Formats: sequence, structure tokens, C-alpha cells
Amino acid sequence: MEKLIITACITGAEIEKRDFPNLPTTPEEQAQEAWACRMAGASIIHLHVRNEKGESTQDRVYFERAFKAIKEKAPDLIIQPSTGGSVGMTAEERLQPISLRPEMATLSCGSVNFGDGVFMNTPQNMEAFAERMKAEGVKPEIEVFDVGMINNALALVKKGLVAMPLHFDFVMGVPGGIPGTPKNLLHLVESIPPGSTWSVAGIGRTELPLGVMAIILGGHVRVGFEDNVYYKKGEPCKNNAQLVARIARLAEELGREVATPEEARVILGLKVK
Ligand code: KMH
Ligand code: ZN
Repeated sequence: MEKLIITACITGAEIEKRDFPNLPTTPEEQAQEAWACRMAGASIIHLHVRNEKGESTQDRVYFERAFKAIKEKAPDLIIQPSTGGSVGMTAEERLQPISLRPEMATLSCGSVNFGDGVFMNTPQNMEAFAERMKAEGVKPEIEVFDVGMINNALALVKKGLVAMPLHFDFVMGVPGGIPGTPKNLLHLVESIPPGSTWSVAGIGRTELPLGVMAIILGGHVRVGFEDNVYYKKGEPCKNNAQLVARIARLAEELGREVATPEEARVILGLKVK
């Protein structure tokens, strides 16, 4: 089995610092958190950024600051900005981090109810996002919130907008999306083309069991405050690295080695630095 890639989604767009003071929101806090996650075994940082008021933003300037701070502290990490942003943002707004030409970025492949709102990704949006990423040489991570989104990604491949092999991230347990059950994860894994790579991001209490399944099945794992802020029931996390360290520890117990960022680049077909 190939080595395990651990992605740390350290901030997200939905959680508020006033509800969860340990959330890293400034570039300095994000850099510190990214470094600690790297030390604990993460090779990718999935990044959302916040403005001075702590609000979610896709403004290029804020991404630029966060990239700089993270690269100074942990230069070898793969930084994967979000193009999902927050529910209600426009496509142009969401696409801003792509102009920084990151190695990877997320590409959501369909619309989904998202709590009380709708996370909108029309076919036209998806094509425009894929085209922009292709033009800038950015590898998409295909975000799948429900099973039909796999087909939407394959439609982008047919149009020549995304190249195989694909890398999927199954985001499971969003209220409105596919529930985070073991059976559903198996179904998703069996539904992607051979040769694809995949990771799982279980929301809330599904994060840990789905992560363990991914370790065993040969997938990869995403953990962090974007998806879950509890270490266990009733015990909030102190930091993101705690969640990364637990996955790394379980992988070791289960005989799966954890990838360095350089090894992750090879697994994902990114340019090796
Ligand atoms: N915040 C969600 C509405 C991504 O990062 O690409 C979308 C999201 C997906 O988080
Ligand atoms: Zn995200």
C-alpha cells in the first residue's frame, strides 16, 4: 500500500473564533498550526482564510499573507487553498487564490444543501473552475459531497478540462450531503475510476471512524477544525495537530507509513521540489 497522506484542514469557513477560541485565523496562527501539523505527520494544509474581523474571505491578499507565513515556517508543506469559500460567495470571488498558482486547490463537483443554505456549483461554474486551474497548472482535488458528483467530475475529464488520474476528497456527513457511514464510503471508493487516489473528510464524530477505514482501505485522510473540533465526545481539541497526531499514530499501529510532503507530491503526481 502507498504511504498515507494526511491533510490538515486547519481553519474552515464556518466555525467562529468566538465559539471556538483555539481556531487559527491570523496568518501567524495559521503558520504556527500548519507547522505543528507538519511535525505531527500532515503533508497538505487545506486552507481557508479570514479577514481582520475573523470573517471568511477568498480575497487573494489574505491568501497571499497566509501562504507567505506558512511557507516561512514549514516550507515543504503542500498548501491547498479552498475554492469553495463560504456558501453564497460568487464564483469569481471563490477563484481568487488560483491566481497565486498553488500546487493544488479544491474543485467542488456539484451543488449540495449545506446546513440551512445551498453550496452552489453549477455545471458552468465547475467548467470555469476546472479551466482556470488547468490554465494555471493547479492540480484539482475533486470535492465530493454526494455520490453523483463523481459523474460530474468524469464529465470534466471527458471535456478535457481535468486530467486523469483524479484525486478525490469524499466529504461525508455534511447536513444535506452523503451520510458518513462505512457502507457509503465503500460505495464511493468503488465508484471512482481505477488508478484514482482518494481521501476522506468525515464531519464531526464521523471523522475518526472514516479516517481509520481510509487507513485500512489504502485511501488518505483529512482531519482538522474545518470538519471537527472535538477530540472525543465532550472534549474540545486544543489544536489541529492533536487530530493529525492521532491519525499518524493509528496508521503506525495499523502498519501504514505516513507520507512526507515530498512523498505526497509523488503519490499525487505533483512536481517534486
Ligand atoms: N465551506 C464550504 C461551503 C472547499 O473548501 O473547497 C465549502 C468548502 C469546500 O469548504
Ligand atoms: Zn474547505
